[in-house]
Amino acid sequence: METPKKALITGITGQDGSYLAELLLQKGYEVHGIVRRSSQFNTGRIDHLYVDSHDPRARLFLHYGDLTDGSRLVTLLEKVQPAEVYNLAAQSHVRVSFDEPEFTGLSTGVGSTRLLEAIRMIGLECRYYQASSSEMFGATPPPQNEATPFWPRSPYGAAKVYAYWMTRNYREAYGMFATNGILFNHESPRRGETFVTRKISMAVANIVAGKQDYLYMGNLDAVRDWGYAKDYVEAMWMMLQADKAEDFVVATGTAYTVKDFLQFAFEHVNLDWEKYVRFDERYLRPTEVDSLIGDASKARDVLGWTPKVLPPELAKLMVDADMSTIDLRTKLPAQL
Ligand code: NAP
Ligand code: G4F
Repeated sequence: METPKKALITGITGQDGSYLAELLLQKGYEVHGIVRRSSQFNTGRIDHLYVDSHDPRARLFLHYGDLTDGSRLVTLLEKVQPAEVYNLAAQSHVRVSFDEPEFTGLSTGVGSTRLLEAIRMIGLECRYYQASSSEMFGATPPPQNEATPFWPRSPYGAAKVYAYWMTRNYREAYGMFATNGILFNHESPRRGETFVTRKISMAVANIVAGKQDYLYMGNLDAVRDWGYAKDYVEAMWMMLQADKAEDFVVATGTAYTVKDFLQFAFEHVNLDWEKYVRFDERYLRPTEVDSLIGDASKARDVLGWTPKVLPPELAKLMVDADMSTIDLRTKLPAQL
C-alpha cells in the first residue's frame, strides 16, 4: 500500500482548518493538526473527523502547540515530517486586533516567521501555504488583484502584510516552495459567531425562534466580496499542487454591502431586517476597510479554480444551517 502524503495544518480547529482537513482526508492524506491547549475542548469543528489514534484507520492526528512557541514548532515538524504545511492559525478578528494589537502581531505576524524558520532550520523539504488576506489591501480601491499595493487599516492587516512578505522572502532567499493565498472574505455555517455574516445568520435563527429581539450592528455600508469557505480551501490545496510557488488572489468578484447581506438573510425567512437591526458604536472600528472586491483571474487561469457558491445563496445556506441547529443552542452569542 502506498504511504499517504502527510499534511500539517495550523489553525485546524478554525473554520478553514476544519474544511481543509476534511478535503485532505478525502484525498487520502494523513492529516496532522496543531491545537492550542484550552481549559475546554476546542475541537467542535473537527470532532466528526476524529478517529481514536489507537484505531488503525486513524488518519487525523492532533498535537498541542501554539504559533507563539517556536521550539514546539521545531519538534513537531521534525516528528511529523509533513510534505505540505498549511499555516492557517491566526488571531483572525479585525475588530479584536485593535484591542490586542501586540498579541495579533505575535501570533498572526511573527507566528508565520517562527513556522517558516522552523522549516528552514530542520531542512524540511515541504510546500508551505500562508493564509494571507484581502484585509492587506485595506484602503486601496477595488478591484484588487496580485499587483495591487497593500494599505492595511488594522493591526490584523499590518500583521498579515508582514507575514506575506516573510513568505515571499523565504521563497526568494531560500528557494522554499512558499505561497501566499490572498483570500477575500469567506463564510460558512462554521464561521466564527462574531464575524458579521454568521452574527446575522444566527440572529435570524434566534429571532424566528423567539430567543432574540434585536440585532446590534456597526457599519452597514462596508462592501465585501463574500465566498464560501468550502470552495476556498480547494484553492489552498490547488496552490500547493501547482508547478511553482506563486501568490494568488481568491475571490468571487461579487460586491455586496453588509446591508445587502442583512436583506438576503432576513428575506429568506420573510422578515424585514430594518425592524430588527439597531446600531451600536462598539462594533465600529477606528479605521474601516470600505470596499474589498477581488479579481481572481490568475487563480482561474493558472489553477483552474472558480467559486461555486455566491451570495445570496451563501446567506440562505447559513441561515438554513443555523435554523436547523437552533434547538441545540441554549444561549445567545456573547456581545463581542
Ligand atoms: P478562525 O476560524 O478564526 O481560525 C483561526 C485558527 O487559528 C483557530 O484554529 C485558532 O485556534 C487558531 N489560532 C489562533 N491563534 C493561534 C496561536 N497563537 N497558535 C496556534 N493556533 C492559533 O479563522 P478562519 O476564518 O478559519 O481563517 C483561517 C486563516 O485564514 C486565518 O489565518 C485568517 O486570518 C485567514 N483568512 C481568513 C479569511 C476569512 O474570510 N475567513 C480571509 C482571509 C484570510 P482556536 O480554535 O484555539 O481559537
Ligand atoms: O465579518 P467581519 O468582522 O470581517 P472582516 O473585518 O472583513 O475580516 C474578515 O475578512 C478578512 C478578509 O478580508 C479576513 F482576513 C479576516 O480574518 C476576517 O475573516 O466584518 C465585515 C464588515 C466590516 O466592514 C465590519 O465593520 O462588517 C462590518 N460590520 C458591521 N457590523 C460588522 C458588524 N462586523 C462585525 N464583526 N460585527 C458587527 O456587528
